[in-house]
Amino acid sequence: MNAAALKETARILYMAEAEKREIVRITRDYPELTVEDAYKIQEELVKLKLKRGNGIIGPKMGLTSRAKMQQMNVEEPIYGYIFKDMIVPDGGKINIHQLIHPKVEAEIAFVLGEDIEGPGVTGEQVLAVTEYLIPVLEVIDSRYENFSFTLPDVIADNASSSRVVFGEKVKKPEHLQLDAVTVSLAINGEIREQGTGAAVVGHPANSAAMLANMLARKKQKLKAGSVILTGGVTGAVMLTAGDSVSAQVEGIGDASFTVCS
Ligand code: 0L1
Ligand code: MG
Repeated sequence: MNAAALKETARILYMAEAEKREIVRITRDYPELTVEDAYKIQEELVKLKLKRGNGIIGPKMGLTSRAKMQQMNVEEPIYGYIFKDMIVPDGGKINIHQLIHPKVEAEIAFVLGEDIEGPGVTGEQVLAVTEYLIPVLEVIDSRYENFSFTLPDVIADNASSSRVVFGEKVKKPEHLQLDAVTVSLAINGEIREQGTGAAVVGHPANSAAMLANMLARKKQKLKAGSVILTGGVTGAVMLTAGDSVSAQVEGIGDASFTVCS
């Protein structure tokens, strides 16, 4: 894909998100789209959002569960970015009409006390510099019709990022084994999905380490203070108006929101 087409594709994705409109996946017209070009489209999309006054809260990892990786036939998760305008206050409301076909998943976010730079970063190194943990509800809302996409499509679409609800930030408990921590996702008081931290590439810190190593390919690093979403511990559940959604992360805390119309 040439530079003009990369920019134009980013603009189409940007407009689809802004107008809450489904589009056909990019790879229908560009079947040869590579992962590398898909990240270039994502970069253009990020630039567009920044140019329009939005700000980055931090990076996110996506497709971090074995099931999702197998489904997409990939060896490595993907990343995208969470922006300021995606934040919904804890206990707040999300209007279903402002989104296309949202799903929600429960995650754990890390906040580092020091920058960390790949390649070669390990989960242990990430844990050593992790200052805070945050329970997170991430709303994903692919801009593609029927959530129908290939790997390059979803990368270009900023890993389906849409909304995020952060629970209270807590100082990382000294002896908490994050891989063994249970994370539950409840809708209207009923647990719909549950998993342990190990569902995220073995340990959520491994996910952050993989992200540091992926960012190193473009000479970037994980920055102290930014909020890093490590990926869904639970499966993603479709949202409908009237839903009351909560996530509980054992030993860390919870987060919630309601869906209105
Ligand atoms: O945060 C995520 O894991 C979403 C990655 C994109 C896949 C999807 O939209 O289902
Ligand atoms: Mg996610």
